[in-house]
Amino acid sequence: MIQLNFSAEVRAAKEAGQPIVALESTIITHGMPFPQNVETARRVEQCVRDNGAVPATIAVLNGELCIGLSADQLNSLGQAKDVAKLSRADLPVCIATGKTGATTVAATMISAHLAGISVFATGGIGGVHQGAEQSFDISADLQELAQTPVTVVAAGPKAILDIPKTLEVLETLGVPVIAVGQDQVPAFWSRHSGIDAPLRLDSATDIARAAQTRAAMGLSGGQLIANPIPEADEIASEVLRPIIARALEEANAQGIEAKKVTPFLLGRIFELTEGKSLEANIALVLNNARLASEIAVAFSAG
Ligand code: PSU
Repeated sequence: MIQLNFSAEVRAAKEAGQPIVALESTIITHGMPFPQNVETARRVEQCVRDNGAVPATIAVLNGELCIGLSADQLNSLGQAKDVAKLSRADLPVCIATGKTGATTVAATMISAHLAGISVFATGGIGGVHQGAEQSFDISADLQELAQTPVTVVAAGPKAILDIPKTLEVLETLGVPVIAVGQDQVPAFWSRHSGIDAPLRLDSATDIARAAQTRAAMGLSGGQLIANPIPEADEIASEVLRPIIARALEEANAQGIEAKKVTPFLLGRIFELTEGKSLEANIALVLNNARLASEIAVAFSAG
């Protein structure tokens, strides 16, 4: 078995059988600018504690797979340059070569599962990119949801993606996409995508029970919990649509490809909305951390 480097807080929680919520690190290194990235990561960790669970932020630091980071580790990761963005393919290479990398949704799911953690909160999952019929750009997050048994709480696929195609792929892969408290799939910065969610559950208890039933049936894979951004924090999709279109055009014109696409688009949308997209991103992550904590608590109770 690979050696896991647990923080003192996470180790104690494991020994005491307390609920734990995994958190990713790509959102810190590639999803938000410094210093908001570190501040947000700290607030998200505190939000998990305030809701009765223990946060485990996951990253690879100098080849060690860390489950839970200290304040110093978080602070230096948030300012480090050229940190690798790790998915399923890169995670073992980064560990084997002693390098430092941030875990995406896919790599965080793998690491959380190795650490015995079954709930994970993030902002938005990767998915099928617009123009994927040409570029074939489909995030490895989707395959991971199909094979690794972790419940991922997100505010839906990011609105920069092709949401209908993302849902089609998830359906093909047998991943339950469960909207919370509404019938439509949320679209990250906006509450509505105009697309009905395949499934809806309104309580953390039901979400935990659905995951436990899946496991009891011997079905592989996780669940995608699509938790809409709070109303007060959303950016209307009509406002965002032209901004996303412009950012996508610029990405195409500049030949941005593969792993660089999502960070480029998030960065440009931040500039074009004069920071509003970041405020919404922070609010939705906090909202997801709260729900994930409730699910982790329900898991422990069941
Ligand atoms: N959620 C956010 N911001 C992010 C991400 C999630 O609010 O930056 C990251 C996650 O790590 C996710 C990645 O796995 O974006 C998707 O990248 P790609 O589209 O290259 O698969």
